Amino acid sequence: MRHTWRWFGPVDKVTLLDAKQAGAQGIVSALHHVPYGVVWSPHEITKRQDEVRRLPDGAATGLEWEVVESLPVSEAIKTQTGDWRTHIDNYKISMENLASAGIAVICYNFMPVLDWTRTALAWRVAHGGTTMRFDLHDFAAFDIHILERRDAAQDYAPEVVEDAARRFAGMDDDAARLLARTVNAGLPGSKEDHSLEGLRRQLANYAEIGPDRLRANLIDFLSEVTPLAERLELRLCCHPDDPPFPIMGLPRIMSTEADYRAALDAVDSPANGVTLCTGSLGARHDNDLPAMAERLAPRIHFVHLRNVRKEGDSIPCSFHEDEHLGGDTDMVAVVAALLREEARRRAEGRADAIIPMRPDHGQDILDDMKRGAQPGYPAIGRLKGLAELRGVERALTATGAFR
Ligand code: CS2
Ligand code: MN
Repeated sequence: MRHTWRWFGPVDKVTLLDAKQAGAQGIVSALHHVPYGVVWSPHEITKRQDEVRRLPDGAATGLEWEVVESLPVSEAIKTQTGDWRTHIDNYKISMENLASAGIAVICYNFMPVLDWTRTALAWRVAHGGTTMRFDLHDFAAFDIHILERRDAAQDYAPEVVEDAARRFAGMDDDAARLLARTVNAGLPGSKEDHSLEGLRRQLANYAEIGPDRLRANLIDFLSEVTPLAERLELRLCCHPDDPPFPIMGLPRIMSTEADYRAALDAVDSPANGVTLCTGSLGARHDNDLPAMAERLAPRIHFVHLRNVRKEGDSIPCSFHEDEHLGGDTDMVAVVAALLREEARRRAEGRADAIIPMRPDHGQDILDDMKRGAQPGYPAIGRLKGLAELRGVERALTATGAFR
C-alpha cells in the first residue's frame, strides 16, 4: 500500500516534515478555501502542488499531492436544486484540471448537510489522552432539546429519549453551546453557516428527499462524471457516511455494503469506486469490514484505516475512536484483504496495483494536546497509527501470511 497523510495545507499545524518523519510517502489534500461548487483552477491546483513539494525555504520535501480529499459535491448537487447543473459542469472542469496536473484519485462523499458528526472532540481515554466520540444520548439531547427538531424523539429508543432529557436538564448554557458547536463542526471550509438556524434551514432542504431520491441523485451525479473520469483515467471514490446511520432525520445512502453495491452497479465503471473507511463503516455491527474489503476490493481506490469501539450492537449506537489496532474491527484481516487485492492487480499488470491508504484520525496523545491540530488529525496519534499499520503490512508481506 501507499502510505499517505492528510495535510490541510499551509494552515495545518502538522507540517509536511512532521508527515515525512511519521513515514508518509505521499500527501492527501484539498483546496479547502475554494467554496463548494466552484471550479478548482489550474493555478490553485499548481499552487497546492508546489506547497506540497517545497518548504517555504525552498527545500524539497520529496512528497507529492497524490490523492484529492475531497473534491466536494455541493448541497445543490445532492438535492438537485438551484445551480446544481452548473456545479456538475464545474465539477467536471475541476476533474479535467486535476487530471492535467497528474492527480488521479478523487475522494468525495454524499452525506447530506454534515460531514462526520461527533458529540465530543476530546473525550478522555483511560491512558490520559483524548479521542473523538459519538454519544447517542448526548446526540439525542442535542437533536431533541437544542436543535428542537420536530418529531426527533421518534427516532430514538424510549430509554435514550428519557436519558437525553435528563442530560439536557443537567447542562448549563455553555455545555449546551459546546455540544451544538461540536455536532455542527464539520471540516474546514465544509460549511459557511455553522449556526443552529443555518442547520435548520439546511435540514429543511431535505424535507422531501428520502433515501431513494438521494440515491437517485447520487446515480445522476455519477452518470455525469464517471464517463469523463474514465476518459481521463481518474479514479473517483466515495467515502462512507459517518456515522453510518441516519441522523437528524436525514437520508443516508453510503452506510453498508449493499449501499456501495447499488452505487457501483448503477454506474458500472472502474472509475466509479470506493473509499474504504474502516472507522466510519465500523460503527455498525452488521458491517463486516474484512469481508467488505474482500468483496469490494476491485473497486477500492483509496483506504482510510482507523478503528472504533461500539457500545452495544444497536443501530444507531454510541462509539468512540479507538487505537488503530484496538477497536472492534480486525485490522490485520482488513490489511490482508487489501494486500491480496494488490497482488491480484500486480498479476494483471494494472497501473493501480498500489492502493493509497492513510491513517484516518488518531487519538491525541503525548504532545498532541499542546499543538491544537485539526480535530482527529494530530501528529503523534496518527504517527502511531501509521507505524502500527506499517508493521502489520510488513509482517504480512514478509511472511506471505496475507495470502
Ligand atoms: C474523513 C472524512 O475526517 C474524516 O473522517 O475521513 O471527513 C472525509 O474526508 C470526507 O467525508 C470525504 O469526503
Ligand atoms: Mn474516513
